[in-house]
Amino acid sequence: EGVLPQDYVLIKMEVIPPFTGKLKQLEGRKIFLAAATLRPETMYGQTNCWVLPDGKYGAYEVNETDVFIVTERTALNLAYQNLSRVPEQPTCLVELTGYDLLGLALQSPLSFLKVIYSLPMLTILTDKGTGIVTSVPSDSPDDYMALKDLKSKPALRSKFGIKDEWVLPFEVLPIINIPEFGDKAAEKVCVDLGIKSQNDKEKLEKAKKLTYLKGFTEGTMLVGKFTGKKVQEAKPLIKNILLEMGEAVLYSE
Ligand code: A2H
Repeated sequence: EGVLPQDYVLIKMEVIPPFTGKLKQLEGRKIFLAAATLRPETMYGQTNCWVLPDGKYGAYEVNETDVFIVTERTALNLAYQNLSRVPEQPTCLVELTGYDLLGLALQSPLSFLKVIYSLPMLTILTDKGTGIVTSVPSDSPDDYMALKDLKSKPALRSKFGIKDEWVLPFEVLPIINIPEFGDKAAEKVCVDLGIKSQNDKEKLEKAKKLTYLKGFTEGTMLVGKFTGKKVQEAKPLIKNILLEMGEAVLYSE
């Protein structure tokens, strides 16, 4: 963990009923995969959700109706941030692994797609954020490469029991223009740097630095309520809309 606190927006990606498997016992509740992001203005471009297959997660009571799926570490932090039914104490309703979450159909705020699916990402850290990541392949090099890996490698899909229809129909959606990189900045930078896979750590670091900074300082929104506005201006406005609509919460660690 870093020295300075990191402030995230947790995006509430709702699991679309009917619940199956280990989630069946939670019938009647609202279950959310809570994804930690630093880029709430990119939520229009979500194409899927990422979980770590071998990661340990739990379904925790946030209040009388809502259940968040996060890591245990996050649940404890949430309990000290007024996001637990019992103050300062997480209540785990079901213990889960990433495997239990693969293929869940989700409805996520601001997404242009009505349904997106939960898929495996092998580089997720379990000591950062919630262990759940929402995927915006237009603007995140990690997301772009992980989706590309799944699309181009049938063996990778079958290894994790991922159905073609959870992956293949999902295309990169242009949502932000960066003068130097165009409308799909992450894709362009990954191609330019010759990044081979989601495991190409060093090059991905470079790609992230390039797109993250330029996206913030020079990006312009191509979609949504703030089309034409600079990312810098749109970011806090979109964040507030998500919070006011109850589709996201603040989380720091
Ligand atoms: B960001 P920082 Cl469009 N493991 O959200 C790996 N990555 C994680 C994570 C975890 N446990 N928890 C969060 N993240 C990702 C959007 C996005 C993000 C875009 C562009 C860049 C970007 C959509 N994915 O982050 O180390 C989440 O992905 C680039 C840094 O705390 C989160 O924001 O700075 C970001 O990493 C948090 O990373």
